[in-house]
Amino acid sequence: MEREQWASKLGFILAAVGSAVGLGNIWRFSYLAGDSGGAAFLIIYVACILLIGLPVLMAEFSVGRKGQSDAIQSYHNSGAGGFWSLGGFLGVLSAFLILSFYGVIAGWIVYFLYSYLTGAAQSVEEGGVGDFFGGFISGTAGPIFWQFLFMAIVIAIVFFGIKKGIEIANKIFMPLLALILVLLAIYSLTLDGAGEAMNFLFAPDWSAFGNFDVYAAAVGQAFFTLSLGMGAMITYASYLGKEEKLSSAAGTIVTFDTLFAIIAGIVIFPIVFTFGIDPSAGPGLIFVSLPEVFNLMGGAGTFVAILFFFLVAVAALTSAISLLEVNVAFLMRKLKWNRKTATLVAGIVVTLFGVPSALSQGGPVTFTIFDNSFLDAIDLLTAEYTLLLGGMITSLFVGWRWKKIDALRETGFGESIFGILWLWFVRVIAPAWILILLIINFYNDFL
Ligand code: TYR
Repeated sequence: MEREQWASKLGFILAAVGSAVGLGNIWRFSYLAGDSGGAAFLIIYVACILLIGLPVLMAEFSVGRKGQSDAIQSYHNSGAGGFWSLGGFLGVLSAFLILSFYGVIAGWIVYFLYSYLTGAAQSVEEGGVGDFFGGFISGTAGPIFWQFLFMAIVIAIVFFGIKKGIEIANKIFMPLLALILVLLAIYSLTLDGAGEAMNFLFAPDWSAFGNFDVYAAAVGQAFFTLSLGMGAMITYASYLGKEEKLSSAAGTIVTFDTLFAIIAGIVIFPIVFTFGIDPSAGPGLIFVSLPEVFNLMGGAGTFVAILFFFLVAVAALTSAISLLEVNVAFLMRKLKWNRKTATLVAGIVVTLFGVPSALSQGGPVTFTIFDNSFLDAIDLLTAEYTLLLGGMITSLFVGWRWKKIDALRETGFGESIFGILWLWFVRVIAPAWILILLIINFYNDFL
């Protein structure tokens, strides 16, 4: 059977942006920035995106396009065996783990969408959103119901292979989400807390640069938000024709993804400071802050809230689809299952594995793993370890295992100065940084 290909380079870029832009940019970026000191985190995060994320993204694109198959087989096809295939396996593992809790957070988004549709959320009195949200996530049936609902939609889309739907989501809803974020950012900047928020977000507290936790959080976020280290970008690039240039595509994706995050920060932090919310409130940050402001806007607020939560849910959907697809593509090839069986099995197993995460935010699952709730533990296991390791292996593989000339040809840089620079980034700089961070993370977490 002939493998499918993207109809155009734009189609590929849109799909890759769709995978990259998701809860990571809005939910995860804000809570980490809030928790890790704002501006220092932002600066280190942008540095990680440019110095590690971009070169690794190009390396993943090269492996996928050369390999023309799913994440693991692409490694094989482009010359890997033995140790190197660990990169592919880690990718599948990470995608599985991430999707398990991604569905939970996306469920929270859908719950807010529903609560604005029924009128429950807008009748919460000022300052009461924290309790409203806390009551919801500490329940049992509630968080599971919304997680299941979201995952059912993801599974249905991958099951029926509704490519068209995804294309429309990326073409229409992504730009709409960008638009509404920009409008909300302008609104947020008129709030009383805006000045304090801008200081928090853009004027660094230099002492934070000596805090290794901030580096660990920033590099993990760089991988998470660019969908790196888990085969999604490899898989997407494998549907790309040989003649397309990879470098401009990678640049576009990185630019859009980073802009989404920064604008989300400009929306959220003025609200946080205006309403006296603790910026280090953790994973609930956007849920306890945004509705406060929607509720202040009166009737228009309901409309904006519904639009906002709907669009974020769609962004989460396009990301979740790519996560499930990594697992499905793997099962289809490895166990020779057809798409429908592979989707149902992978989808159901990953959803069930997410249940303890759903119940760990004040609900019945109270045990902790190294002081983290189940949800946080899975999040940290991937962002601090498996994604980084996967990215490091890809980077070393392309840098050292491939012939230099092949690597340079695949990226389209050729022997230009950018090519040589990129090569040394994937050979030495990115892997060395990742190794240092892995050691720091290990030290922090276990010693
Ligand atoms: N990048 C997505 C986000 O920021 C999350 C994601 C991660 C999606 C890995 C896909 C993927 O393969 O929300």
